Amino acid sequence: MNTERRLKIAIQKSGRLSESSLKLLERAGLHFARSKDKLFWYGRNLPVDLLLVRDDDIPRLLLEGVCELGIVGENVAAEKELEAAQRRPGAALDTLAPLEFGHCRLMLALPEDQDYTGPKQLEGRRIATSYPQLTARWLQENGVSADIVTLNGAVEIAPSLGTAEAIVDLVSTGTTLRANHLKAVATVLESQAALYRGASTLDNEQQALLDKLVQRIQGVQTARETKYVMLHAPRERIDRISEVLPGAETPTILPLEGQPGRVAIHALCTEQVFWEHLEELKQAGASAILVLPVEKMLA
Ligand code: PRT
Ligand code: ZN
Repeated sequence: MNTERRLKIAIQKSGRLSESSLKLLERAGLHFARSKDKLFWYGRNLPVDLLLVRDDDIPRLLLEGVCELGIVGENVAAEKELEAAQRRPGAALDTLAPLEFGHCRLMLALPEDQDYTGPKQLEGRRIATSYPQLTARWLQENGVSADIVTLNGAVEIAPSLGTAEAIVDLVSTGTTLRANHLKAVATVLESQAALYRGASTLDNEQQALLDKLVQRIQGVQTARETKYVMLHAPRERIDRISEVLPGAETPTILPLEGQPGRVAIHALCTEQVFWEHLEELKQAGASAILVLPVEKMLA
């Protein structure tokens, strides 16, 4: 009998975060036997399985120790964490890494024909939202007392239906707000997808596996920004060129056969490499500049 205790990672089943979450795990080297019902995928190469659920359920699965890792928006994690803390003071999710996708803002929006003078304007008003906890916290931080109308969807139509004077909802491009004649006036929370650790207790072997996974996921994140830059340059410009290379700690300097005054410089740039950097390198005397993607990194 197989007694090994496997790890479980929860991701969104179908929605805005699903594809990026799965891609990230696959790039971290996890392969799953995709099952038709799509709720549970068995890990093929490591004892790590996938749970595909609604994003709203992920914080609870983590807090209850059903899953060891989860990927969910910071907006959902923060809302559910506040909700759980009311039932069980101190209940908290452990954030391991922001993941640079699923960016959005939870924003206060008003009908577009109304001026915004500040939070105090909301005193005694009704605010429709799917994020009652975060909205209540923001109101409290601003010393405002307002009625929160909790809706599970179609929050943006509340003002035109007359059920609220303002809303707090997620915004990315703002198209939905504009289509409903609303305008965003204040940010309640900036959000992106993040990796969270569940509350379960692990034995040493499981902890080692979890640490390895987290390290790989962070490696995928770092590799995404990191580029390998190769170029040729006059020997006396090495210092200047090293200064321009973004986030390069110790470039490798190689002699060029038959060209004593010139060298090849290879560098791992851990910050984004823009066209402006290449132009600056060229100005500093570099030629044959190549920028290559880095697929994997283990620091
Ligand atoms: O079924 P399940 O419960 O799993 O999914 P869901 O419908 O609750 O979530 P989903 O897939 O819509 O979003 C999942 C997560 O994506 C959110 O919790 C956020 O962390 C993140 N995210 C990023 C967004 C948006 N951008 C976003 N634009 N979530 C929702 N929206 C909404 C927004 O509120 C608006 O209604 O999308 C609409 C379009 O936005 P605009 O501003 O581009 O018009
Ligand atoms: Zn949801």
